[in-house]
Amino acid sequence: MSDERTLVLIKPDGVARGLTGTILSRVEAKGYKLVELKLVNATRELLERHYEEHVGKPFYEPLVEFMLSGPVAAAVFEGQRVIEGFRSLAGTTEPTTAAPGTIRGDFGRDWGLKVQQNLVHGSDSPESAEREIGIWFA
Ligand code: D4T
Repeated sequence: MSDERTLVLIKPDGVARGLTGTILSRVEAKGYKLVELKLVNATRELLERHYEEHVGKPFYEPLVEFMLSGPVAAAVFEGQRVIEGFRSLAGTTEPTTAAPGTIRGDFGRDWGLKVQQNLVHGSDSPESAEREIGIWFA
């Protein structure tokens, strides 16, 4: 039994739209184990650490402002290949073209803003997962 873990964030748009339960339920229904869960009002310092790879990109400041705009549901899920599995459930970054059946494909759209509001975040590698879990669940 693998203990691979991933950080899942339900971003402020997902929480504000009342999709927290629906999204968590999809991940649980896939079979992954929920091992941590909390609602967080992120700080700029926390987000600067989380999104350090994006510092300087045109969408960086709008992204931070968006992530500060309301509570985020932070969760850790566990299971064999959960990192890849969650990213498959989430769909591609751009909600307009994310495949139907994925979280972003089913619930997301482009709102014409400076940053994509795409409902969820999932870690993209075991190293990122450990780093990000350390930031959100210190
Ligand atoms: P996250 O990191 O939130 O799970 O999403 P992705 O892995 O799909 O996307 P990312 O890290 O490349 O980008 C982080 C965050 O910025 C928004 N974004 C990204 C955007 O508005 N415009 C862009 O061109 C990119 C690349 C969406 C997610």
